[in-house]
Amino acid sequence: MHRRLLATAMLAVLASTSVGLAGTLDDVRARDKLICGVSEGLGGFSEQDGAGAWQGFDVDFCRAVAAAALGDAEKVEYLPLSAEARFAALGDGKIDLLSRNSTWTMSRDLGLGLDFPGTSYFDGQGFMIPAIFGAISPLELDGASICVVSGTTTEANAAAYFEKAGMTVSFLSFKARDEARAAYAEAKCDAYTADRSALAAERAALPTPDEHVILKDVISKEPLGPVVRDSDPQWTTLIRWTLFALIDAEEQGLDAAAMAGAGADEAKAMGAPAVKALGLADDWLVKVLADVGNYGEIFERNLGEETPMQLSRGVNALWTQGGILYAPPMP
Ligand SMILES: N[C@@H](CCC(=O)N[C@@H](CS)C(=O)NCC(=O)O)C(=O)O
Repeated sequence: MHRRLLATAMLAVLASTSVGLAGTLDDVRARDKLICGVSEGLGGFSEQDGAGAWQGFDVDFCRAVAAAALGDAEKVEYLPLSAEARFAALGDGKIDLLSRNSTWTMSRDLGLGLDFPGTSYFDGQGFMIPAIFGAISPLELDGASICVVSGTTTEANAAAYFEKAGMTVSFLSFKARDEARAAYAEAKCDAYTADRSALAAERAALPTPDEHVILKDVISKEPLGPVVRDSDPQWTTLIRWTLFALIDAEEQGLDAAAMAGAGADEAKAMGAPAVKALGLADDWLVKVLADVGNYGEIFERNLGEETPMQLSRGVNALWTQGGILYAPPMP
């Protein structure tokens, strides 16, 4: 009797951790689809085109993982998530992967049952103001009201920044980013604070972008990257090495075009350690690069100078080119 009770209790424990035990890679394979949590539509990162197809830097990371796990970048179902809903969606098993401009912080990493496999975009928080104000620093914003999106690192960072500077500002916070932008556009607040990459998208989405400036000051570190549950080390490893592989491929000069020639053999050799260890196909990295391109191609296509985002690589350049992108070697 006692033993049976123990067995029942053990089964209950197993059931409660079934998300981790089943293995996310097995789930994704059985479904033949990756479920990827993205933003509700942030220019350059994840947005739907006129035909409803998702595109962007964060979307391309979902596609790279689908190519690695399933051999096809198209096998992704996108779940748009607000800032407040995003981490619970992972915990509840609604998504396999979160790829949604999410900052890696210690409190999130240790407090929410999550893993942050790496940084895909080194960002920082900034401010946008109407150019007519003529301000050049956030330290000129004493007494201002500031629009912000809740459920983010953003409001607390700004509050700490102004408190340290001995300034008083007020915040108008919104659950949805488009509400925050609309309020700013209607001059309901004097400034808009967010990650600087998000501000570039928000500025481009305003009716008159040229009338708004993004101040140079960066008041926080926002290492953005993919997020997974912390109960599945195999899946965390797959996500981490998909990201590193995109960066290492750029460093090795392997791009999408090279996959049609001798570059494919090189990519196969680079990806070999993950074949046995993670059970990936031997051409997993060839598929990733052929379908999605390397890190540099993904950046330029979605965020680069030729896009409405007009972002330069900056610190997100390879370490060999003056940036801080430094992926461990693969072989
Ligand atoms: N990186 C910060 C902020 C992320 C965030 O959600 N920012 C908002 C403000 S612009 C956003 O991007 N929202 C996207 C959306 O609403 O779809 C975090 O992880 O907390």
